[in-house]
Amino acid sequence: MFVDEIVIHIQSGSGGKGCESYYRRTDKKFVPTGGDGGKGGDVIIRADRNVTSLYSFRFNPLFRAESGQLGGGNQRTGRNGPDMVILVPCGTSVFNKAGYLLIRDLVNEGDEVVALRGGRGGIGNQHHGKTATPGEPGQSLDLVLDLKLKADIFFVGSPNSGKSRLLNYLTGSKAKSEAYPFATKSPQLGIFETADYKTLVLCELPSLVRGSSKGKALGNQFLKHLFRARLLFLMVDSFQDDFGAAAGYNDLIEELKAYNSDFAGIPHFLLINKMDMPEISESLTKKKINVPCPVFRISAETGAGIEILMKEAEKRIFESAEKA
Ligand SMILES: Nc1nc2c(ncn2[C@@H]2O[C@H](COP(=O)(O)OP(=O)(O)O)[C@@H](O)[C@H]2O)c(=O)[nH]1
Ligand SMILES: [Mg+2]
Repeated sequence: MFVDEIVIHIQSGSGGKGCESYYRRTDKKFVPTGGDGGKGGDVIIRADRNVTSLYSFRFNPLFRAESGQLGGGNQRTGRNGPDMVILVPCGTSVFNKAGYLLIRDLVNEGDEVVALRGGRGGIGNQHHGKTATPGEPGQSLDLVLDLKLKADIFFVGSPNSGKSRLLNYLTGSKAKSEAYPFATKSPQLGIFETADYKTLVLCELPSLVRGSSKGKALGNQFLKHLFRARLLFLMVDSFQDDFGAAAGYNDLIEELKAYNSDFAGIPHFLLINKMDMPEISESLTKKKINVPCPVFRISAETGAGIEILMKEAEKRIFESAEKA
């Protein structure tokens, strides 16, 4: 199961209490010697590439940093409470649940944010003979962790267009490829290795249909993953009765725009799949498809056309990386 949004509750540590203690001098005067309390632990959220999902947070949504220790006599300062570090996948956005305010996007390995500071330690009475003070209490907060997947190429398209089959072909993944629509309910990732051993991360999104933006089929929330996409493979169902690849393409573009008007500007290729089937190859081999992007005719079954497709995809991705 894929979890890409989860609520967690965090608590920072309280500051330790300052100490009130006295040393009785030989002249019978009392000298205050109480040490300060330690600081409470912070709650830090950090992106770590070894963490790949938010799934484990479902069972353990509470995170608490330790409190600082009490100050001691003889001016001993209490130990600080250790920070609580929560590791999340790269690509996680951290929101304050109240008002859904963005605290930070943790995009790359090692990005981090102090979500809550620990309380300051109390003051011991060693200073100016004042009375000791309690530590500052820790704070608590509900956060929403929202994971947007990081992939180089996203497969976006109609049900049964062969997205899963293509992912299987390219990565040896076991994504469900079945002859019923909406077999893929959650994003599926796979790694593709190029001829010179570079890797590309591929991601199949659930099927997009005309009306997804209005809640049809599986809706369109999964399109949020496209925020950092570098290339899209748009796939249309070659088997629609009134099949027009250009119409299918336009539907997909409209759905992308409905989610975010910038998404139509993500570089993309149109893929016509299932070219191994005579019905399809007869009607589509020569036909000119009028769309403003490169078109590739492939078969995810036999692999025909896929080598050229991936060469072009690679070029697009590594070229744009050099420019960036
Ligand atoms: N003949 C043929 N069948 C294919 C091809 N690609 C996918 N299929 C079949 O079409 C159906 C839907 O494929 P699937 O990959 O699940 O589509 P998705 O909904 O886009 O993920 C499955 O029965 C696949 O085996 C292809 O290139 N050739
Ligand atoms: Mg699928």
